[in-house]
Amino acid sequence: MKAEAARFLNYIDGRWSEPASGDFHENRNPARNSELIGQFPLSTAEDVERAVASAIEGFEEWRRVPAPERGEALRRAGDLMAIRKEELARAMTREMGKVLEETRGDVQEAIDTAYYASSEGRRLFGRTVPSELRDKWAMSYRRPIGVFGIITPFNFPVAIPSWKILPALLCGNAVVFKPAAVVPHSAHLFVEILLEAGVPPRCLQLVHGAGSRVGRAIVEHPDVAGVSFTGSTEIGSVIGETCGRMHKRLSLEMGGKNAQIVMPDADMDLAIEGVLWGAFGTTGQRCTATSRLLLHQAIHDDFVERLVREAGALRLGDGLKGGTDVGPMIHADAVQTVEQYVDIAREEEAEVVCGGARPDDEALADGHFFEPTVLTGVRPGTRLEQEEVFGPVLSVVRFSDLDEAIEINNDVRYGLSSSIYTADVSAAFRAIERLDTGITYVNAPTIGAEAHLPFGGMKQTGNGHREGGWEVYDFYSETKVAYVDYSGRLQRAQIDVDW
Ligand code: UN1
Repeated sequence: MKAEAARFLNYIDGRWSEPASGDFHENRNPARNSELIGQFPLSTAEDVERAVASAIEGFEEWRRVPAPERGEALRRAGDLMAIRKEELARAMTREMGKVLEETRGDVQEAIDTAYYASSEGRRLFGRTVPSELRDKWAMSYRRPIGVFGIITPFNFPVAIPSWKILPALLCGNAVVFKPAAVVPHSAHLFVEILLEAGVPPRCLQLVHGAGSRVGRAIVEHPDVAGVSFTGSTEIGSVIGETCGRMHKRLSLEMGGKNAQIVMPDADMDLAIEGVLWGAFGTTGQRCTATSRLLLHQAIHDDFVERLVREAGALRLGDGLKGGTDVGPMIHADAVQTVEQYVDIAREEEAEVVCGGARPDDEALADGHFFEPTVLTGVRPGTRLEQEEVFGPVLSVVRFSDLDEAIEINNDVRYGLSSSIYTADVSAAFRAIERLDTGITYVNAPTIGAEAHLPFGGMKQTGNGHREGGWEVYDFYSETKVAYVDYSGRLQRAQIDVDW
């Protein structure tokens, strides 16, 4: 018997509409593959074309709305998300697997972002500075840019779109939103809330489908002024080439190979708790996930012994069920990738001391589960130590002093987050100063960024922009400078000066 599944649509030109292709794909619960969530549009460049054309009109209207008024719509969106928090969290867990406690956090991050954005409507500061000439004012202000393409990943189905869409709207831009094809239901609910909150229809367009079709069409569209993308470094490079060629503004948030460093003077209970959360929260599918654990040789063996015991006791299961610590991975391909990495680890002579396989449990056979995995004896420079795995796999590396730990941390192509557990304040500050990552946590895991601080990474994690906090508003707006000369005569800068 075939289950009847709800059919969802794109939101283009102020209407919920069928994709031009007429094609849909099925989206399923990763914890129970037999459970259908719904059918979602497989859109094409034709849909993107309509969405962009409508967004241009939406932009012309929205840019004239005063920023505090735009902020009011976002405040209402925050209120609505707070009211519907549980419903949104459940929908997300059902769609992408992470446990309910985490999806509640995901919604909370979007609420925080909405309230921050709404208050930014009363700031969006420019500057007024002295002119070098008499009877003349000089000032700068922030101006909206146009239509932004927003392309988001599956792991934070509401929070990451909120980091991008809400500041973009607050600054007065219009948005064409392409969520990851595996989390379309969460995106649908998020867009529904923004519309209900009062974001004008044509300012926000939702186009579902594959990155290779919809994402590409958005990035390549000449009327899309800027793009914000979170995803793999490989796709980010392709987007970067296009945006470079077309002179588009671009914010990239990509891979990570984040490390937690544990010094011998650390609070070991805290460090164990931290690494379990950092490595296996969201089933390791975070850009900020703890992928490497750098242990000082003096505590290495004891720490590993405890870690293995505790990681082995984590309960895998459906994230909607109480008592589950770790949910499924997003899809079968992701499980296969992780399996391949475990094989590579063995070839590289690392030892699998915990997990390393799909669970041998009939009750989980219908989902995309993989056991929390710990590898020891991982050597600097090997693939497991260098490459982003994006799954529940933790590589343990041994070091002998802080300088060596910092060197190991920095010797990867990514630079998103890092963490150090120590009781020594000098070691902590030395680490903050020298770890080449956009975020360093002291006595806390590599995950857990707060919405009101800049978020992003160095090196090949990004392209220099930050999301979150105050900095993101610079990305979604452009500086314009105005000089007002009320002297009544021609005054030439640099020439008619008195010195
Ligand atoms: C991500 O790692 O993919 O810092 C985003 C955190 C979250 C966001 C993470 N607030 O853990």
